Amino acid sequence: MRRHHSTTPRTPRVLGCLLLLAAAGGLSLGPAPTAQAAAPTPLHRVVPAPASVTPGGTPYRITRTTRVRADGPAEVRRIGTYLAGLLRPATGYPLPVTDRGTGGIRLRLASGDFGAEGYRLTSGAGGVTLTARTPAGLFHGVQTLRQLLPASVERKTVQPGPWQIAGGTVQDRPRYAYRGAMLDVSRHFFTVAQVKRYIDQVALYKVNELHLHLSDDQGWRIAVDSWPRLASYGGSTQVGGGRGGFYTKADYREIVRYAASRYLEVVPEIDMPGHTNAALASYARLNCDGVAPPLYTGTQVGFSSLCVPKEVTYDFVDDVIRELAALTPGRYLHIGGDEAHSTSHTDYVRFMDRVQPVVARYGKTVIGWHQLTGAHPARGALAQYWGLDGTAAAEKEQVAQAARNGTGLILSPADRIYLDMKYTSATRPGTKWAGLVEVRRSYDWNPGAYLPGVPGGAVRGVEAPLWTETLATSAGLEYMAFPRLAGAAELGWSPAATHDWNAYKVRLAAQGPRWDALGIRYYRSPQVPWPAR
Ligand code: NGO
Repeated sequence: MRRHHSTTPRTPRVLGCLLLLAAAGGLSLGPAPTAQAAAPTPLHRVVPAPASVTPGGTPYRITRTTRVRADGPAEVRRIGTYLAGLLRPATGYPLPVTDRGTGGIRLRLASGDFGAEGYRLTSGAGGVTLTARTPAGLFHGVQTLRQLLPASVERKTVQPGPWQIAGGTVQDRPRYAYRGAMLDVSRHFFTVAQVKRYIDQVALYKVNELHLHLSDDQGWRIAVDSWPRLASYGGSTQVGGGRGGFYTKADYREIVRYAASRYLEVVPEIDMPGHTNAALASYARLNCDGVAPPLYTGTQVGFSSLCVPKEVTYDFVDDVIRELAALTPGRYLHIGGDEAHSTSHTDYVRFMDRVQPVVARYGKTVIGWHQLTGAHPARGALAQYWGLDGTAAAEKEQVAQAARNGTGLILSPADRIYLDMKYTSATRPGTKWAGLVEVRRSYDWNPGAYLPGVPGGAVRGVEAPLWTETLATSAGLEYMAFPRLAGAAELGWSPAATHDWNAYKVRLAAQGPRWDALGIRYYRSPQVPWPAR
């Protein structure tokens, strides 16, 4: 890819560019409330940082007569409709979606060096064009376009504008193919509407995998026809003893459909053989002693295990995986495998040796927490690393060795991007078993060089888990996710060369007003130069 200049902002250059634009008349288009509001957002000031930015030329201004031109297959038109839907409320413009005319905002597919998710955005006086090889690329380009408009574009009532997009070109594609957000819907249940809200929030940062932690000791959240009590009984409560809940198959399909409309693949997780109290409580015969334990509403881990020697365990696993795989258009099925403290090592290995082929039989690829590397990861399996900087070298080496033998890695270091960690000791929700994780700490690490002895190609991506022992509302989720989710998404998308905390914090600060406009209550970290409200 051609690199025009790094996206690390160099203030004098940006200033120079703005002055140039001003001289070219680019900043004097129509009346504006203040001079500052009239200056379009510089092309590099988005999160994640684009791979390459070439500023220059006259900005494009969206007006009452602007059209969204989506020429191509129905999916391109659907993205055009989505974009127009984003822009209409605040602009108050009709923004018809059409496949003819010239100028305006144009979305088009074309062959080129875009990769599976990359795009090019070009902006000038005559219009803005997004070009990509795939609809996913266009969708990610739309998120960039959105961030280049004033934050008030996110509001649901008509705002003054002007709606300008700086002139120039953005050429962009992701560093990693897997950029995930995990939501634990087991410890506390979150409704379909709440999950959709989170999907929209993470899609703004080009996250493309939604990992749903669907079962744990405290709740089983997905209907399984062949084992109906898993959901009806095992899903009936949650941490603290509240009402719980579960997704019907129709609910789950709706989540999958909505996620796909935002170009996210859903990765369902059934955690096994530990973290299974909700299942064990639902069916006595799953227990080695034939006695069902009570439902659990506390927050301890490591006390439950499926009964590895019993055959019925594998009937159960087969049924659950078959039904879940049938609901899953995505490639992956996550089988957990963490903290099996009540399963002997021999049993753990036996269990994983038997269960991984079941996942393959139903056409899916295994993902497991990195403890899976202590067993025999199946060919093609991915291991999700959730250790700490300070994790024992031997444990890291076990993961690195699996990676050298072909196991792909997803990085979720707990003392970096576990979104449930408190920011400071004053943070009210959250836990701190992995330490306090301020915004800078969560951003300032390099996924490509994080684990020693891991070949570069083994790292498939980055995922930020949001565990919900202490979180029961969307406001709670958002306060812990923002701003750190944006940083994790950037680590997954942006080239290593753009990595620079001092530049990042300025781009991040610009997201604050956008979150305000979207109704996201975020943590106003003192490390970030947020504009005054
Ligand atoms: C651990 C544990 C989860 C907790 C989480 C809380 C993993 C993979 N297993 O992460 O059960 O909810 O910490 O931070």
